[in-house]
Amino acid sequence: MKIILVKGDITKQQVDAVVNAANSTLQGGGGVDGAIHRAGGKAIIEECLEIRNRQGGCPTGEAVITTAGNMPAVFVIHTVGPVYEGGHHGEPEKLANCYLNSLKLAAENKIKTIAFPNISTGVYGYPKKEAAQIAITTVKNNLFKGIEEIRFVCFDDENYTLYNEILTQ
Ligand code: AR6
Repeated sequence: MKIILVKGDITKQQVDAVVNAANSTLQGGGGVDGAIHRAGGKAIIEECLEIRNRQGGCPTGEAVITTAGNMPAVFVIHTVGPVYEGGHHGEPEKLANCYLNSLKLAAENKIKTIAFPNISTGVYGYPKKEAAQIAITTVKNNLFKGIEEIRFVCFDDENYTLYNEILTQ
């Protein structure tokens, strides 16, 4: 399994699955969620609505899977990061669960290559350095059979620099 770091737009990644930093309603939103729904088209929201009707949304730390619609990827794994409320409300465990449950779902769906955004580090306000450490540690500690490449896609310079520092330590 190799870990790759890139700076760029997750909607453009040629991977089996891109992960979305969604919210528990699965109805779309701003940030990376908005970009994924715009790039993938309405097939994604249709499948999200089916999931909502079946299970009533997606709790924090869990993950669900849909088509990637018009994007180069095949699947979107939607996971819901925690809103940062000071760090003593289970945020580290919940953020780790986002990465873990996304990887589990990827392995179950025979996904070989997966791209992650920097979950919770935008609107949800998670401190970027702590979030990067959790993301990298969780991925390294959870090697699933069949997953060949994990790509961290950083959109902003600050995240890219942090990931680069941690991954080259
Ligand atoms: N590709 C990769 N990363 C991106 C892109 C992109 N196209 N656009 C933004 N980012 P955020 P959150 C980065 O706010 O904090 C939504 O409204 C961005 O630089 O998208 O988990 C949802 O519906 C940041 O580092 O997600 C939820 O309500 C990272 O993506 C809420 O925001 C995450 O920022 C989730 O908040």
